[in-house]
Amino acid sequence: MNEPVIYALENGVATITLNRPEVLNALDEPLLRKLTLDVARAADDEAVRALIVTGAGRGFSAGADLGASNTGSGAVDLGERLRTRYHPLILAMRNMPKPIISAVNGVAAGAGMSIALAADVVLASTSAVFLQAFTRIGLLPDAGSTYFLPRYVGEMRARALVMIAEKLPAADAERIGLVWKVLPDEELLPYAQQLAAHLATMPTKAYALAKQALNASLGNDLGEQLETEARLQREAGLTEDFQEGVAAFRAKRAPDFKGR
Ligand code: LHQ
Repeated sequence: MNEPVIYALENGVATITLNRPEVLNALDEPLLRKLTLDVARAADDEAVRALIVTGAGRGFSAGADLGASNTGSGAVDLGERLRTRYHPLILAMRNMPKPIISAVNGVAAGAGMSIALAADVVLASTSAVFLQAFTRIGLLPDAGSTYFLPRYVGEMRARALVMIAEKLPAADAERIGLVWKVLPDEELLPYAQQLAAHLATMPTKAYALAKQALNASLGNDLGEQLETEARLQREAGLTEDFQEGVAAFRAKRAPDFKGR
């Protein structure tokens, strides 16, 4: 049987590929379990300094698997399923102390879109579409979509995306700030790999601290956020990479960051 998620590591970059292409990488239990384990593996492995999440085949992910074997017929407690299967994954992505790039190669629907948006940098191919599919089947957005959307695109657009629930082409997603960059289909993965390879040579610890600061920013007032920056910058100032960054600047040479 094929693995529902493929994990590969090369030159400091881990690539996680959702691998149920026959159902557009719909999320069932085995896929979610392996995906969550693989994100933790990338977080824990010192050799990994950047992560790409992408999909096999023509989709990124069609969201929760709506097949009878996964979703059943009625008596499923979706709140419990979210708490046990989805929340650990979304939190692990947000708290991951390394940059995550989602390379959205096709449709990202429902919780599949939430996973794409949980990354630090969202790239999409020209043919990708984003779909808040939830209300189409009688649900509200979950797995972080109601958190990310208003923050990324503003409340008016978030509400329209949720309620109108139509496919949003990648170019429009880029225009409203859901996507960092759109690339021709065949260039998406090479570009993501190139960007990840670059991020993997940068001061990984500073990225981890920057992620903490950005995560905290969303719930802080200015005074609290300034204090958060000071607390985290104290840590950054004690890293080998900060010493190296300053030494390289003074010597007018390229820095050699170790991620520590
Ligand atoms: C699928 C799926 C799918 C299974 C395509 N499942 N097979 C919900 C419940 C539980 C807990 C937590 O949270 C959630 C949150 C959610 O994620 S709710 C949202 C769930 N997702 C959707 O409602 C999207 C359903 N899919 C679609 O609307 C379409 O498939 C999209 C727009 C994604 C793609 O359309 P097309 O490009 O036209 O492809 P297709 O519909 O022909 O799909 C290809 C195959 O994939 C097809 O199988 P088949 O055997 O006919 O070739 C689909 O049945 C299968 N598939 N999505 N979610």
